[in-house]
Amino acid sequence: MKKRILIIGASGQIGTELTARLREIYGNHKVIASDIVEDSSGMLQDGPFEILDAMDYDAVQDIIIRYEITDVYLMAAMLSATAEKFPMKAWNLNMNSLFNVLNLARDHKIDKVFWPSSIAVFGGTTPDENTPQRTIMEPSTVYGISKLTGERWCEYYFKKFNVDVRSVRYPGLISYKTSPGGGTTDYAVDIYHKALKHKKYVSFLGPESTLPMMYIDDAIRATIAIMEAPKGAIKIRSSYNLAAISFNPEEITNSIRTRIPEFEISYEPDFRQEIANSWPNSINDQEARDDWGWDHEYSLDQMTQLMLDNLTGQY
Ligand code: AKB
Repeated sequence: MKKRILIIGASGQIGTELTARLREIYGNHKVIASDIVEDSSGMLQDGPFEILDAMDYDAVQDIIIRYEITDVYLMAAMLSATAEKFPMKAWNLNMNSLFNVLNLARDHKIDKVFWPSSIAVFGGTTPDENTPQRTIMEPSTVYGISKLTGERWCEYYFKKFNVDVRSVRYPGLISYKTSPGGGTTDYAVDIYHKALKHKKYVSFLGPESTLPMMYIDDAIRATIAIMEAPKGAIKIRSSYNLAAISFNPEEITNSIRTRIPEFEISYEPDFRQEIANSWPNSINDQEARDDWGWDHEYSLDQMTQLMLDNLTGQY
């Protein structure tokens, strides 16, 4: 099978690890990494890399034709906290990049698209616990509005033009290899670094802000699994709820303390608290489990072990 993959936004938190994993599966030269900035991690050096502005339709098309791309993973986006500071920039990036890729798929330049949505599509009026796939969705952030709008467009392009677009609503993602950029769930990565470096952390979310989260390996596995699933198995063409673990700053602190008993946390909530308050505590992802066999692997404590074991060398 002639499969060639383009990752747009490959230098970001998910893109970097996704590129590495897809290259392991398909071979380095079948997976083209691209981003608006150079790779600073050194993790994208094993295969082709292109500087690419996801909002530049001609440039995206050019790379798709040049490399005979079949599948696109569009990982470029402005996340929740940064998007509140630059609303129009976030809207333009998050929407225009999606339209570029959907239109290229509609015009048969590519076969398949992965586009990430987020738990940010939910809002303050959504049921907080075990949030169902279909429920009240009144997002109050620029990022959430852009993701919910994107979901409606994905489903529209599938129904109208038979575009094979697949999507999951990522929770907060935690990785030791790459850092998140500008999200509300970023504290859950930073806390491990600070625990090792300073033995204390000042949290921008309060102790009881429970949010849905996931270890990055689970997220990468889910992303590739939904893309590999037979077309008929994908029954939701907006975006699937996806869940693994849920915890708050107090619970992650307790998990870290099993390894670093002297670790201390204090709380100075900022504007991100309001964003966190509007998101669910936990997510029901039964449909992803039923339709394409999703199952998460990592618990909070397993993730803590991995994070601390792998970050220790840095400090
Ligand atoms: C964010 O916090 O903005 C992201 C997300 C949950 O989509 N991590």
